[in-house]
Amino acid sequence: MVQKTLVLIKPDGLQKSLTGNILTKLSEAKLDIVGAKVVRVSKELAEQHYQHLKDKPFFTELVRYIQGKLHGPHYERVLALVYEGEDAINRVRKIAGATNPEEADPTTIRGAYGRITTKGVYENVIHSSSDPKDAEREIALWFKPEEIVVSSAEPKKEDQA
Ligand code: DAT
Ligand code: MG
Repeated sequence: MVQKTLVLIKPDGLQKSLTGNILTKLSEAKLDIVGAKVVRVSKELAEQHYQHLKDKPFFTELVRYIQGKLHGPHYERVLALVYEGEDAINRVRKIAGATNPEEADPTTIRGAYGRITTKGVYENVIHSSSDPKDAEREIALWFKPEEIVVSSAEPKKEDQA
């Protein structure tokens, strides 16, 4: 099934200059990028994005992490992307690797580049949506509809006679 999925290159990924490596690795999934932008993440956006974890003891640090508060003022940003294609959600999750970077397969993005800080934050470099419901919610949270490119194979209203 053709799906869309949200990918975030987190502040640690940007600080470590991993953008190129990550995009190259993700190209193995044979998907299309249909949205991309740099975002300065507000506390509200971070809290909404991670709403399913709001009762976890690591929630406050997790919100600070995705906001870039652990990586100095220059890296208070993420690169947000939407990928589209066959089985996009699972294909990207597979390449991203397990949530815990110490447990992630070393050939995955998280396994290769992630770490756990001494404070216990999983700096796992990349976010990817975990299921179709999550993907839909997250894409709507991070992107306006007009920021997503619609394939020319799907005729737009103005192109129709
Ligand atoms: P994923 O990002 O693999 O979808 P998740 O949605 O369960 O995993 O958690 C979101 C993020 O929260 C995850 O990327 C890193 C952080 N996290 C999850 N479990 C954690 C834990 N036990 N300790 C510290 N950070 C954790
Ligand atoms: Mg998740």
